[in-house]
Amino acid sequence: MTVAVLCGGVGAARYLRGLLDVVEPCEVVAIVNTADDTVMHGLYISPDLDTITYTLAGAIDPDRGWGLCNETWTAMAALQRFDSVRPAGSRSGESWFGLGDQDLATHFYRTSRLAEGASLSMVTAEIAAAWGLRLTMLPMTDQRVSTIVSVPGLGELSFQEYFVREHHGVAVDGVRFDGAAEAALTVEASHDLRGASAVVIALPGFDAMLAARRDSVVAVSPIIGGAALKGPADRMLAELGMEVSAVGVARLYAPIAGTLVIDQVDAALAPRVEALGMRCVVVDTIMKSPAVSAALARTTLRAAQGASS
Ligand code: FO1
Repeated sequence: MTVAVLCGGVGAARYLRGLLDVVEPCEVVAIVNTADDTVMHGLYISPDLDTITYTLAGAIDPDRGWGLCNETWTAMAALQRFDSVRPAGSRSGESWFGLGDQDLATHFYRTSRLAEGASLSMVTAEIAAAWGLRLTMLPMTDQRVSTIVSVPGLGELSFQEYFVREHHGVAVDGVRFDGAAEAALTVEASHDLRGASAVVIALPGFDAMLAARRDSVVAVSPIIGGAALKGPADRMLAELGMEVSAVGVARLYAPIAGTLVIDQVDAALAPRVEALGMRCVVVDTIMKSPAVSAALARTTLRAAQGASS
């Protein structure tokens, strides 16, 4: 059995931690979002790959949900020396994106391996191995795809400018994925997706391949009780004119996933999800402990396998 998980950041990392309690690591392939990737100080930063790596290695800072625990910030603090001399319009040495001293080592390694000609998937496998991880971890693509957010008054921002620099506190009137049309799934990702016995989604995309095997594709709603647990997904859905509920999520996923797992607080919405042609499973989806993550992983596997048996 191979379970392919299409995943993003904090929630997906917690889900994977639970999945690895119930499935052998060699059977798990995490295909990770890279559309939030950014370049800062010339360093290639892949936040979702970092968050998943550090979480599974037990090294994530639990309060922030990103970066390493027991981190120090000497390099970032030293950048402030240049604030007084940076010419207008220059972005050099800006410190709004926090890179901890130990975390910098990951970005140094990834950036210099890419400069040597390695692909992002090769480097990702190396970083995962260096952290002792035994699952297969792949970026969704080796090409560059960038989430671009359009904000009235500010124009187009990169995802990290919107999320971190603007604290996702500004209204959005459009989102596009630069490079997505030209990007190819990594060869391994496409092989693992076709061969997997179950696919669990934490990321939209890959539509045709998923639609072709929709029955064994299970999505977990990131919207619970009309809100996102973390981040701006709820506000972004509203600002883009979509219903902010598990039903709104079901409308997005119905073409590519046969099952939607929703939280128990949304139990009353199950008939509306099913009316959109999805099976609906109602459980506790708030992964506040490893036990809840493992139970959610079992639920998603049962849903995927039940559908294909
Ligand atoms: N998130 C923040 O809110 N502030 C930061 O300064 C920040 C730095 C950062 C550095 C490396 C990294 O891998 C992730 C980092 N994140 C930071 C988290 C990340 O940018 C977001 O949580 C995700 O992009 C949203 O999925």
